Amino acid sequence: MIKSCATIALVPEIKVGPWIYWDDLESSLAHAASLGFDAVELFTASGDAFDVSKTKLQLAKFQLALAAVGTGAGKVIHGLTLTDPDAHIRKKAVAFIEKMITFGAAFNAPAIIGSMQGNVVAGIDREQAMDWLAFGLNHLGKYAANFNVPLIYEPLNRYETNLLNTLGDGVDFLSARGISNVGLLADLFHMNIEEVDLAASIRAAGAYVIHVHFADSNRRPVGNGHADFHAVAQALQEINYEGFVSAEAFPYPNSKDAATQTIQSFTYYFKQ
Ligand code: LER
Ligand code: MN
Repeated sequence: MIKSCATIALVPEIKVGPWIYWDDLESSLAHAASLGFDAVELFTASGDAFDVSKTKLQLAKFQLALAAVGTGAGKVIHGLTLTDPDAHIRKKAVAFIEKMITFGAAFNAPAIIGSMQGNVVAGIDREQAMDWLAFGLNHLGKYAANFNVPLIYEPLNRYETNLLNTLGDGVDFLSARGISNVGLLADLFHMNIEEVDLAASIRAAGAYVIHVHFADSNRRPVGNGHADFHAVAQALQEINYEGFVSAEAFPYPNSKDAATQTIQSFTYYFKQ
């Protein structure tokens, strides 16, 4: 069964990003629960920004699961990426993500590597950057396996990374490099920019797809743009996707209406 999820960003530095909620945890959980969401996805400043036991109690109070934890703060706040030319910074990026994996694993939730993958920067060979990415994903995939959670790698659109932009690129890279315990995030906003056919890409990636970011073509909540979600929903069903469809969308026109629009679209596409 495909499950609904809403994003909550708890990092002031990324307040303007594509998150349904960005206020405080308790009121966001209360609102998501009132609409019947199954889970939330959290963006925190670090792996130790929130107390595990307290957060467990809060999630239990609202009967919400934690679907995944985002690591973007590592780049936005600390400038850390897995492909930085400086070995010291790459090491700090790995350590930051390890802490986030540990935090998420306490809830059975995998960590997502999105913007922390970085870019091939000027003066660095592409092969070199891809080797650094492979090293990071391989190490962190094994680290996550110790906690019985996978690691999620997210191909991003060309304006955010020049490493890997499509699900197909992700599948080829993970398989060619023999990287295990790492799956892919199908972010429908990035895919709408990069893929030839969203549904066909999802079908081709198959079991590699372990998380979905649910947003329309303009990154507003689904229903506010022009992407074809009938085809996407059918493709996810065909690959027997059983994970979360997580709204990583702008709080348009505001958080509450964005959450309501999302759950209505989720129900329409995945519950009928
Ligand atoms: C992260 O999930 C993502 O999609 C990036 O575009 C963050 O801005
Ligand atoms: Mn995303």
